[in-house]
Amino acid sequence: MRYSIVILLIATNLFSQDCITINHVFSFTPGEGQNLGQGEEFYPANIFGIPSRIASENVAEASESEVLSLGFGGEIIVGNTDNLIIDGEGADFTIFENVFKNPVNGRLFKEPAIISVSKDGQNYTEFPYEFSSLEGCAGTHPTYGNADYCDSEVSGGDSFDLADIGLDSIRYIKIKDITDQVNVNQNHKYFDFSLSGFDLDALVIHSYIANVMSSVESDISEFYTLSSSIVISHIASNSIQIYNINGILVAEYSGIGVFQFRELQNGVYIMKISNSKGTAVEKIIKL
Ligand SMILES: [Ca+2]
Ligand SMILES: [Ca+2]
Repeated sequence: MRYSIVILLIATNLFSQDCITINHVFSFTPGEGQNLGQGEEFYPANIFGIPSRIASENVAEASESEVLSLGFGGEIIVGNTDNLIIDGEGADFTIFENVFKNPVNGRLFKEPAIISVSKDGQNYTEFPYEFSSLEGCAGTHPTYGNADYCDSEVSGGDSFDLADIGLDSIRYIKIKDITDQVNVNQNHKYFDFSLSGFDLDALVIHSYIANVMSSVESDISEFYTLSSSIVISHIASNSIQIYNINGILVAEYSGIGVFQFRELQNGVYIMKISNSKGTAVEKIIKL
């Protein structure tokens, strides 16, 4: 008798409610020049909380207790160690910088950074951006501190959607200042003599699930090919663990062969597959 089960990979924000902020810095490499907020009395608390409540397009938050300057060419890699950042509906995270409108010329004062993300901390995928317009960069829209910071439609800041780069989940977000490139180009639309580099205020995560694994993920192609629907009939694997959406282990399989999930109720789960080559995690739905 032959069994198989169809598993659909899903991309919704069934899991997330409200929002969370980052709670961990994986690495920080300050750039040249401005070093506001880098002292240990301020950092990293100044980037872990919610975005500034006083910021607006007319008010740039510049207190060291609220923002961290990356400096020209600086780079920081952050995340939330208790939660996996996933591709939910719409924007998945929003980055807040202290963008404001220059009262002299009415132009937004932009200190841009490029954003890339990673599942494993080794391989990063960059969000596309356009240097001339700075579209796609962080550090280009003001924060509206009197609005709901969980609602990317009204919060201001720069929002990013994992669906745009085809990733279903990530753990690492890299913010790399490129203000130095604008600063050496007086013809750039956003050139300004007083540019000093990206200032990170906060990073809000909209789509996430409880962290169900501690080991580092490897390339999921080691196990099977992703598509909109897959049939698992043969997996050479040492173990498959199924967690419910609260992170509780509900089933476990091991060995090599055809895996059935008949005893599971229909619904949404997290599947963790491990073998000697590593571990992969996917959201699944049993139908
Ligand atoms: Ca998304
Ligand atoms: Ca802050």
